[in-house]
Amino acid sequence: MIETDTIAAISTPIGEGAISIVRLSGKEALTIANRIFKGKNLHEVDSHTIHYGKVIEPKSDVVIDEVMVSVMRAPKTFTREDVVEINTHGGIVAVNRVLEIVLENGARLAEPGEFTKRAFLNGRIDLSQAEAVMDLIRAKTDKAMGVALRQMDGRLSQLIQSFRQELLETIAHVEVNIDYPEYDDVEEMTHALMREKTNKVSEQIEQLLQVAKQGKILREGLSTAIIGRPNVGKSSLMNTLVQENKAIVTDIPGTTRDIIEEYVNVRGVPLRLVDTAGIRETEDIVEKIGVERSHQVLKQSDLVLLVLNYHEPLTDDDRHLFKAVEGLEYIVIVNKTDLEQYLDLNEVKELAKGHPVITTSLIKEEGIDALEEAIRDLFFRGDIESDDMTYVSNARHIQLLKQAKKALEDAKASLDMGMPLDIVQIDITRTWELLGEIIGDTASEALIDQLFSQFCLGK
Ligand SMILES: Nc1nc2c(ncn2[C@@H]2O[C@H](COP(=O)(O)OP(=O)(O)OP(=O)(O)O)[C@@H](O)[C@H]2O)c(=O)[nH]1
Ligand SMILES: [Mg+2]
Repeated sequence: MIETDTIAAISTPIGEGAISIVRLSGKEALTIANRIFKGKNLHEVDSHTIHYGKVIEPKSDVVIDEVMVSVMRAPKTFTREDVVEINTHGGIVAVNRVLEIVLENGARLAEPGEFTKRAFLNGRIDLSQAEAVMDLIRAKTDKAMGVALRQMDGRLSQLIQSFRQELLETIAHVEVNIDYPEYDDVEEMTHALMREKTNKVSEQIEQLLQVAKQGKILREGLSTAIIGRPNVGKSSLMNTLVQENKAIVTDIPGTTRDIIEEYVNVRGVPLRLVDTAGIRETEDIVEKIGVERSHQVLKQSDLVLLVLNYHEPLTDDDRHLFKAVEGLEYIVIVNKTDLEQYLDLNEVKELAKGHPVITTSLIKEEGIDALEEAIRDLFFRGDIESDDMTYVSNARHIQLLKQAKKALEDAKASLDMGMPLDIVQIDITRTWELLGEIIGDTASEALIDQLFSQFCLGK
């Protein structure tokens, strides 16, 4: 059921600014705006025009603010309803007063995301596009924004649609074979063909899931732990990457005792950097707790920056750290190259087992470029720049894609066991439905319509 009441909300961030916007959407948007607006009759202006005037308190005629009002009539609006945007003076007071007046005069306060929800209910965008709008608002980097924008213009939807189409054709073939065995011009749906189709879609879903990991990182930041023995320069590394003196740096080993977190963007890769207490055997109670926390952080990281000291030979504590990061994504950073070398770099490279080893002098700001590049390469391997990639960045979508893939695997297993095709078809239909949930279209009526429109059985 499509709602018809008129909603209103402040559409700009709350705070100081040159202008703020109160947005109205719904059947009564123009009438309500007109009631509180002095300047022009908004019912008589052209659609998609903007007008100067004053917002007044209708009963007392008291002027609330000097405003510009944009009028956008349905259906060419974001919600496909009549939309009015009142540009008020910035700051908190004016815009809140205008919103109050709007609400007193017939609008209802919008729920979070309700404008977008209406755009979906009114068929302007599908569910994945609606979610992309939310992602766009929350995007933390240019790349994350690019991903959201591409999703919003429907690339993910198109891809999902094409998978569904493929599955639907398969289902249709089987249906036709069962219901109309006398139609000999309909291609026999053999097990082999069914297997081919399920494999194809399954591979494509897998590809999407692989890039999904990157999408998630773009949105939430890669949790990145800086670990190493005391005094190797972990906090210095944090400060260098953050370009601020966030963490305390001293020449006393065991300076960092607690976890420090900072959000930083390294060449388009958002990192949630975590500086940890230096890891070593210790009797100091406070330091011990810090060391334990460092181990916990390590377990939850997507990426580890393992820092070593160029100026000291490798210790057992260092070797222990190499064991601790086994199986994780990590980069080894050999710091303090401005000092005399006591570290055996060949041994380090051997222990690193192919993981990147970068040498730096944080004091002299050397090697930082190479480190940033290594971080970038590790996660994007050079191809994230390509514009036509579709990232799945939404947890709900990823979940559904995984379920869809599982359903296809069930279908393949049934095929391998030589099950009848109408049994296999149950899993294929389930996949089709799961994919439909991504774009918010699961009506089984659509399935039936599609079947017959494709095959023109009545001809
Ligand atoms: N010579 C030299 N000194 C450095 C370099 N990087 C950091 N330091 C110094 O090493 C000392 C320790 O640096 P921190 O960044 O506090 O080391 P940390 O690993 O965080 O130490 P804890 O918090 O105690 O575990 C400080 O005196 C830094 O100035 C470098 O590249 N060269
Ligand atoms: Mg420190």
